[in-house]
Amino acid sequence: MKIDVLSLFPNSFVPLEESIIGRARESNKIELKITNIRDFSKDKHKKCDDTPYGGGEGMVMTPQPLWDAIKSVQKKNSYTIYFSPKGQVLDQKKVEELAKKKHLVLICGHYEGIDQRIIDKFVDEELSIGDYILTGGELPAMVLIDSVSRLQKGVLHNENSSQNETFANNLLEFPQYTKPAEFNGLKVPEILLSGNHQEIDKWRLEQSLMLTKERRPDLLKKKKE
Ligand code: 4FN
Repeated sequence: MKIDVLSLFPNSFVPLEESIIGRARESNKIELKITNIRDFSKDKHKKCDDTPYGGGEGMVMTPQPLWDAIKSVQKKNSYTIYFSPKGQVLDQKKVEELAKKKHLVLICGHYEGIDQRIIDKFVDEELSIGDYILTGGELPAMVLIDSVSRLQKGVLHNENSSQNETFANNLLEFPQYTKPAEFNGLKVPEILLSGNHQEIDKWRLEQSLMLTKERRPDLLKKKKE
């Protein structure tokens, strides 16, 4: 999969050089390119924002640099996303759908957002990562990149990790423990040391169901697929 990101703050994406995503990029499982929208400004001071028509607070990202930046990356098979609180809230079902695309173009807004004409002309879908105020679309873009990248073939060691399966049944994960069996007087639940895998699986499913019912009953109501 190829992902083009358009942002005024390309250094925000340095964290994606780490760990699993960093390795996925090095081995070309994902091709991630960050483009600085400012490089496309034809203004003599490389200005990319202006005051809103109709008046009011703050600044709006101007159409010209965005138009040219999008034109420089968009192809016939591109799927273009603008991160915005007006978008559908991202969930694992949407992540799985987007993970199948050949080319994603991700547009990150700042200030009061981008000129609506750019959304109307170029954007296939607006997406949100949740209901809180942010300073820009960079963190939402990184959330999407992380979540779709781990689904690309060869990115995870264990393609059938529990993380892939439990969220597939909309359940939270059971509690995890590792060595030692006793640490500072705190013991690992006996059942996990029993070697009885049938009983362990039963205990884990019970724990998952209890946790989900208690903390995220909304997940149980959610349709699968
Ligand atoms: N945010 C709200 C209402 C009005 C404005 C905001 C807000 C960044 C460019 C958008 C925020 C949250 C999740 C993008 C929030 C997201 C953004 C996102 C985002 C700068 C304009 C802005 C009702 C949600 C509290 C700033 C609610 N997912 N405006 O945050 O881009 O993707």
